[in-house]
Amino acid sequence: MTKPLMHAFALTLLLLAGASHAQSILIDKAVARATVGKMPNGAAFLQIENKGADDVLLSGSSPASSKVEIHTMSMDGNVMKMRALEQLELKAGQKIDMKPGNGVHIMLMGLKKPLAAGDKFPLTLNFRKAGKVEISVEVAEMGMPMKKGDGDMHDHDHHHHHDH
Ligand SMILES: [Cu+2]
Repeated sequence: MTKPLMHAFALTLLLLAGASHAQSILIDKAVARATVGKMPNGAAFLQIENKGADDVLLSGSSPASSKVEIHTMSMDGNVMKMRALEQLELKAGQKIDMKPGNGVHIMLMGLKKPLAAGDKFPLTLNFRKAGKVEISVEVAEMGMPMKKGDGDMHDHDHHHHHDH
């Protein structure tokens, strides 16, 4: 997708977002971590608030990557483990605040190109009841530790924990 098209799309999303006050799922503060070098995967973090009845996040998709997965992260002793969730439950009134370094995040598997700070890309989330919700995710530098290895560790983790 060329840059001008990308911008036009982002604008459309903003207009749609403004007109969606009746929507039961509110998504805010969607941000993806800028990637460095040839990292194959990216991570995005969102605030999701369910203003409607119990719902379930089933899947996601984005033109930015070949696949979108819902991931969870936990400590097993001293080892950080990630795994893909089949779905993510959102009870009525529940708010999920995804934060780097803990718990749930949205994983962009197989990035088409590196995520550069300042860029935006569309992300579609598919909920059982609310249906498809399209948002625009902003890419930002997110305090990625500068020491070499951390980004790699994340990637390795993903390669090794995809046998669910
Ligand atoms: Cu992940």
